[in-house]
Amino acid sequence: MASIGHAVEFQDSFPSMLEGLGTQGFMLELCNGFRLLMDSDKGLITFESLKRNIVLLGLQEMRDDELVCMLMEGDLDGDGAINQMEFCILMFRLSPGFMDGSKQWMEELSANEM
Ligand SMILES: [Ca+2]
Repeated sequence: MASIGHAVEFQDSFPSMLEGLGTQGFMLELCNGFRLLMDSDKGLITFESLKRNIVLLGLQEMRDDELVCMLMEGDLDGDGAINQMEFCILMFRLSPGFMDGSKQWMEELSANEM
C-alpha cells in the first residue's frame, strides 16, 4: 500500500483525535469527514467527489491513480463508490497504528448502539 502513503500519514492522527474527542465525538468527526467528501446528490463518496474535495484533507498531491486505489480499497460492495460504513472501515484499515485501540473502540461503540 505504498501508493496511499499520504493517506496513512493523515490517518495517523486518529489515535490522538480519539483520545481528545472520546468515542462519540470521534464518530461525529468521522461522519463529518464523510460528508465533506461525499457527492451530496448521491450520499456517496465517488471518484469525482473525492477529487473535488481532496484539498480539504490536504491530500491534493495525491495522483488520480492513487485516489482510484483508495476508492477501490474502500469499496467493499463493488458499486464503485464509498458509503458511510465503507468509509469508516477504510479509515480504520488505513491506520495501522490505530488498529490496536480500535477493537476496544468498536466494542464501546456497539455498547452505545451505533
Ligand atoms: Ca460501495
